[in-house]
Amino acid sequence: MSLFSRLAGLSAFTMLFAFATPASANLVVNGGFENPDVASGTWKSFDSSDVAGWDGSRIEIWDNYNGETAHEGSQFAELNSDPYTGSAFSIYQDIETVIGETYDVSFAYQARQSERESFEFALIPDGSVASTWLLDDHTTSGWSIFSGSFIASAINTRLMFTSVTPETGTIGNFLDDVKVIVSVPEPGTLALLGLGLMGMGLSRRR
Ligand SMILES: [Ca+2]
Ligand SMILES: [Ca+2]
Repeated sequence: MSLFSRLAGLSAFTMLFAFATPASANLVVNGGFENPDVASGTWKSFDSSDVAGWDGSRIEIWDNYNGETAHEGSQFAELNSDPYTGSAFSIYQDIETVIGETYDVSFAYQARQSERESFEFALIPDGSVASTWLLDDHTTSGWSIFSGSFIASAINTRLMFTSVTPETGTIGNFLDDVKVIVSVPEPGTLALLGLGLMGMGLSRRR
């Protein structure tokens, strides 16, 4: 293989990779709460500065503790809710977004102890709440999946989970596998692959 054709092959690979990555890359850092590592069968409470990507109050990370298994990987977060204190806890992360771009958002959630447990999920572009969903339909017996789409209206969008009824004796909700990806419909994906192949043809002609 000549040096020329090696370079042409490398160029084609680079272009395909560059086009393929944005469609599947998760914009949420540490969306599965696998960092920091907690020993299997235990849990630990962290300040937000110790949890990659996330901010919030007293973020608990569990690793297959107390018979609860993760939806993704081996760890998940507990969104705390202290009974009877009136204290609501939040876990949140700001992601960079492009105004007008459509994003798909999803996460796994599970009530810790009772079906009364609930929390709110909010999308907050540039500091003002745009959309909220109350997730009070779930059970303790397994993970449920929330999924939806949004069009960004700011260059950053906060994803925020907040416990909402601490005064009624709830103790927490589990979260895992939080994802935000650029929404790309199937025909768009094929078009991008076509562009990559066009790039390969061009580099061979040079
Ligand atoms: Ca996980
Ligand atoms: Ca672990």
